[in-house]
Order: sequence, then C-alpha cells, then structure tokens
Amino acid sequence: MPAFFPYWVVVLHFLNIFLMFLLFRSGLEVLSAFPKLYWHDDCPPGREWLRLSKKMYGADSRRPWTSLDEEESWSPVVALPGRKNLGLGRHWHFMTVQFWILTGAVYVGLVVATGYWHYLVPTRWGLVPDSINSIGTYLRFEIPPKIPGQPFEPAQKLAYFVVIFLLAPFQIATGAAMSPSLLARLPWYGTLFGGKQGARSLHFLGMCAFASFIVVHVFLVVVHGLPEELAAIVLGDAGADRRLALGVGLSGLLAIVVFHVVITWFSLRYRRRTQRLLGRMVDPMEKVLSRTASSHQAYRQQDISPYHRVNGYPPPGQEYAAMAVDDFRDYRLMVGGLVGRPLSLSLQDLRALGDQHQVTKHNCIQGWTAVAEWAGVPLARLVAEAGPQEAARYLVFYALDDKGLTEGEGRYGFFYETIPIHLATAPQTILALDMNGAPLPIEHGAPVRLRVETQLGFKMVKWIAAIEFVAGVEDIGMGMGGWREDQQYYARAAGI
Ligand SMILES: Nc1nc2c(c(=O)[nH]1)N[C@H]1C(S)=C(S)[C@@H](COP(=O)(O)O)O[C@H]1N2
Ligand SMILES: [Mo]
Repeated sequence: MPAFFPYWVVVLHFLNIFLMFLLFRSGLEVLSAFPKLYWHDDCPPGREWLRLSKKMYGADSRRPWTSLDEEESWSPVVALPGRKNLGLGRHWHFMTVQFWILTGAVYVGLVVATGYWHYLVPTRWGLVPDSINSIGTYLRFEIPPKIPGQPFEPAQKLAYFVVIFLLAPFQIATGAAMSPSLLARLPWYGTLFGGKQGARSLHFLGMCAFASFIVVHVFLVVVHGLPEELAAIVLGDAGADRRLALGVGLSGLLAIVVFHVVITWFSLRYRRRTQRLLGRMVDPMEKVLSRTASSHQAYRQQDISPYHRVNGYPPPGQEYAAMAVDDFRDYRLMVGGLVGRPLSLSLQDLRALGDQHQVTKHNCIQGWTAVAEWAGVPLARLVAEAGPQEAARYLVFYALDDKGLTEGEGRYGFFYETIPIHLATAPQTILALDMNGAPLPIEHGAPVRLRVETQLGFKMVKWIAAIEFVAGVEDIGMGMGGWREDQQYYARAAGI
C-alpha cells in the first residue's frame, strides 16, 4: 500500500486547483455572452430557466435588437478576462481544458497503477449507509472515524469518488456536447443531454456542483484540523513541520492569485497578443475536430424553431433598401480572386446552379441555438463553376453591412469572414437563398447568406456582396481571418 499522500497526489492536487480556477473564471466569461439557460434548443427569449441579466428582450419586441445586445459585461474580478471578451474567454477555457484533462488522465493513471484507487473507489455497498452515518456524525458536531487502514472517512471517500470519477467526466462530456462540429457530425450525442441547451445547463450545474464541493471540502479540512491536513496535502505528510506547510500552502495560493491578476491584466491590455498566443494552443485541437467532421444533419420539419434569433443589423444604406424593394432584381454576386473564371451572378443564375434543402441547427458562438430549413446552391457547385487556381486556399465572403454604422461600440468596417476551401466544398455548405420555405428575410441575410453547418454562426456571412478566392487571409482586413476575429478577438477556428 502506498503512503496516504504520495508526492504525485500533492503535485496533481495543486495543479488541479490552479487549472480549475482558470476554468471557472473563463467559463463565466463564456456565460456572460449569453447569460440565459434553457432546457430546449429553440431557446426563445423569455423561456429561460435562469437569467443572469436584467435586460429583457421579447420575441415580439418592436425595437430591433440582436443577440449581441443580450451580452453582459462582467467584472474581471469574476470573469476571465471580463468586460465582454467572449473570444478571449473561450481561448482561456479551451487552452486550459486540455491541460486539465491531461492532469486528470495522469492522476487516474497513477491512482490505478499505484493501488491508490482502494482509497477512492467504493468496493462495497455498505459505503453508502456508512456515508450517511458519517454525515450524521458531522451534524452532531463530531468527526466521524476513518475507514480502518484508509486515509478517509466513508462520506469523504464517496464524495471524492463522485467528484473524480463521475462529475469530472460529466463536465467533459457536457462540454464536448456544445461543439458545433461534434453536434453536426453526431447529432445523437447532443440528444443524450437534451440538446445543446441541455448540455449548457448541465455544464453550468456541474460547475455549481464543483464549486459547492470545493466550499464543503475546504470547510471540512478546517474542521478536521487545519494544521495537520494542510501539512498532509502540501507536504505529503501530516506530521511535517506545520509552519513550513503553512508557508508553502499560502505561497501556492498566492502564486495562483498573482497569476490570475497578471493574465487578466495582460488579456485586457494586449488582446491581440493574447488571441494569437492562446490560439496557437487551441487551434490544433479545433482542427482535429473540425477536419474530420462533416455535417449530416437532418432535422424534421416539426423541429424547426418558431423563433430564430438574429445577430447583426441589416445593411442600413439606401442602395440596399432600393435593391430590397425590387426583390433584389439588380443584385449581382461577384466571384473573383484566384479563379479561372470570375463570375457575376444574378439570383436567377444562382437558383439555376442548384437547389439543396437542409434542416439544420444554428450554433451562435454566444450560446444560443435555433433550427431552420435552409435552401440554396451547394457552394461546391459555385467553386467548380469558378475553377479555383492551384494557389487558392481560402474563400472570403464580403458583406453589405458596415458594422461601424449598425453597431458602433468602437468597431468598424464592413463585415466579412473567411473559410478554408475544404469547408467550402463540404456536403452541407450552401449559399442559402431561402429560409423555412420563403426567400431569406432581410434580417437573416437577404438575398444570399452562407451556411457552413459544422461551424459557429459568425462564419455564416449574411448579405453577401462578393466572394474572393485567396491564398491566405493575412492581407484581408486585419488579417485574423474575419471581422469578428479582427474586432472581437474570436478564434479563427469555429468548430468548437
Ligand atoms: N453580414 C453579416 N453576417 C453575419 C453577422 C453579421 O453581423 N453580419 N453575424 C453572424 C453571427 S455572429 C451569427 S450568430 C449569424 C446569425 O444569423 P441569423 O441572424 O440568421 O440568426 O450570422 C452571422 N453572419
Ligand atoms: Mo453569433
């Protein structure tokens, strides 16, 4: 039998504290972008079971609003980095989660290899009544006895087991169930959790469970006798020098606090650098998911959401309004760049290129979802028609909405996004002309919008004016791969 607190437990326990706090704070940042929780993927305004925002927008509101208006600015004291930085919060979350899973895997590996699992894994049902007894003992303000020959009392062992072997995997599973690529590839996986909104809600409740565990855990460590317990978990030996243990323990906690202060400040001060640095660790993981996944969604007509949120205000100009009253008769989609055959296509030309229907689920990066039927031209047809040159690697979609005019908030420029050519030719990538059996409504992107069903919503450019084939995205806009990447520091990778 190993010592009760071998060094690897001490080290991994500390690493876990360090990573968990990063996950808590960055998770709250993600939540702040859509601080509402639902049990159904239709998620209409007003039907949320939890709303952490005072703002209310009705589905029937007369004042135009978009989902970005629902975003809240949370303090950097609670959220990482705070102040409406969804893109950077996601970066921190996805960077950290890789290390957290690795830490967990190493821990479980060692727990199994060393036989430490005897202390953590219940091997007889009697542990349950014993745990209830233990809790009763605590409620009489006494400390229950340890299991003979083991470091923990029964309720403690059971709680650790539940947290390590049930709650942690549950958080990973519900987290994965929010990835649009994964959901597009394996829609059944989402249904295990009641859809993406179910997964969001459960992921949030899982976080609450983790937080409650930590509070009770710390409280009971104090109750059990802080000096010895601290010596045990900091130095691996309950009999070790207490002052040393206190010193090391406090230094560890202080180091975590200082680290958080520094990265929060850095993230807010140097947003572009943070986006690039963390992107280097997040993009490869996203690539693995996004590369292998292609969308095969086939929801039924009755799954179509009665209410579909809007993100992005329509183009405000006279020119667009004039085109719209004319049912876009004068509209032309320009296709150019590194192609053999530049094109200029009217809506009629586009309709002649194909008519693909699909009922799919939209995943906005903020967290909301909605199911709709989209119909239009497979983008692969248009790519074939234009004949990309050897050097063409990305497609740029230029839109008609100037965000400086429609949104402000210090952001400016016409909306655009890029996608790699392999996504352009994916089976459910279409230029949509119709939504739910009618021509695209203005707010959803009339006359033409992109649908790339493995990606987050921000890639699906509405009000498309032109498509350009390019070798790289560095020279487009600010070079980060799209307007939201440039201006809101989102990841270019949009499969998670
Ligand atoms: N031109 C343009 N396209 C855009 C946006 C925008 O602001 N402008 N917002 C994007 C985002 S973030 C999302 S979630 C979807 C929303 O599509 P919907 O309004 O049809 O629901 O459009 C995307 N396409
Ligand atoms: Mo979005």
